[in-house]
Amino acid sequence: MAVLEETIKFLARNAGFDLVGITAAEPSAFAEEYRQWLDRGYAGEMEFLARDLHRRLDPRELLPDARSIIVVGMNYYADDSEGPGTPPYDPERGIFARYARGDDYHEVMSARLKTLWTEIRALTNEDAAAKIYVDTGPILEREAARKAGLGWFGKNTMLINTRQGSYFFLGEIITNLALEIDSPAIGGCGTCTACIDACPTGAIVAPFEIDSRRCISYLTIELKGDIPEDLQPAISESGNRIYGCDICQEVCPFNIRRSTPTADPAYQPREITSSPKLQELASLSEEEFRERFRKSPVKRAKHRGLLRNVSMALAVSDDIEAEVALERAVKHDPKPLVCEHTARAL
Ligand code: B12
Ligand code: SF4
Ligand code: SF4
Repeated sequence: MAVLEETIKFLARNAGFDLVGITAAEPSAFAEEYRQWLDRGYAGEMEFLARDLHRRLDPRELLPDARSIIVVGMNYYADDSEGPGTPPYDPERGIFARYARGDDYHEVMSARLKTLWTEIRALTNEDAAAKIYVDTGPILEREAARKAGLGWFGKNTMLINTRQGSYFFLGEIITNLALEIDSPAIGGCGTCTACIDACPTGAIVAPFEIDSRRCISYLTIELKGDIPEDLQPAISESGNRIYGCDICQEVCPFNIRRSTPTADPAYQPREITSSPKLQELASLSEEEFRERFRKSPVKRAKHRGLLRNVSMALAVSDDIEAEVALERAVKHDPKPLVCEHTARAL
């Protein structure tokens, strides 16, 4: 490997990234599959996924003269072997997806990638240019990461690294530097179907294909309106997944065997995201929500989105104080979204 590429990888690891690889900036090999996925309606209300399609399907549209993509992966798994996500579930508590228990990865990784790029640029010429993305632009991140050797596509659609599992975020530096590229990662699920069998809402409609409209992650984070009534019991029964979902990762043998906890302070769970009491969440005022979820990915759902999810969970729990908490939820946010769920629950 050439000296520059070796130095880039050294600097990336120094910046706290666990995985790093380089691929060519070239058109997607899965453009047809991506279009079909949109046509089937699997993106739900996420209209941004259909916007700027020519750019999403070709990274050279994102930066003039783009030649290479430096892809990084960052482990966010924090040890919770006795805690959230592990049955038997406590009906009085809710589960936040692991990615949302600490600081917002968009902010953490973007800042580190900017520093990394400054260091790389100092090693190269003045014409070196770059665009940085961490789930922040029209780019097929998993495809870039697969080609750069970070992992392979699992049937649950996660990018899986044979030695590390799938609890890692992705980020990219698209650059006009012509760098030596890495080989794609080799690996696969074999005959395993554990994620498809375990998904409580049947969102993995076929291997490598997710219908977001059934995915708890979409329903509790991205969906702005009411969560379809027929899917609510499955969400609550699988441990009150009130923000995102990890079930198809929790059952994956690569995570069970290989996930190792990160020591990065940014991804250590906050108290409010570590299996909190539903009542505690229900009684958060908008100001308290802002304070407790400052610099957290949870702010994406907004106060009303989180309350919607909590009132849905309370609706089917046996919690005797549920009624009181629901009343509090309505008092704090009397917007129709929460009221409808709450009314149904009561
Ligand atoms: C939209 C989106 C979602 C949607 C849709 C998810 C989905 N599976 O498509 C929802 C809201 C449901 C979601 C949920 C989650 N997400 Co999300 N999401 C995205 C986003 C913004 C776009 C993904 C996308 O374009 N989907 C459309 C599908 C068609 O594309 P794709 O998943 O990239 O699939 C590629 C391949 O599968 C291939 N392909 C297509 N057909 C076929 C067929 C075969 C046979 C093969 C082999 C390949 C193949 O082509 C596709 C395009 O290259 C990306 C960031 C980004 N810009 O890429 C994050 C991203 C994928 N999400 C991420 C995470 C962490 C999650 C959650 C774990 C969060 C949570 N705990 O709740 C869940 C996981 C759910 C799951 N099993 O996927 C990470 C994944 C990291 C990783 N290791 O894979 C990403 C990369 C964000 C990041 N920067 O870290 N997400
Ligand atoms: S994140 Fe949850 S709901 Fe979505 S596909 Fe995975 S198991 Fe199913
Ligand atoms: S649970 Fe099995 S089928 Fe699903 S992604 Fe993991 S290895 Fe593949």
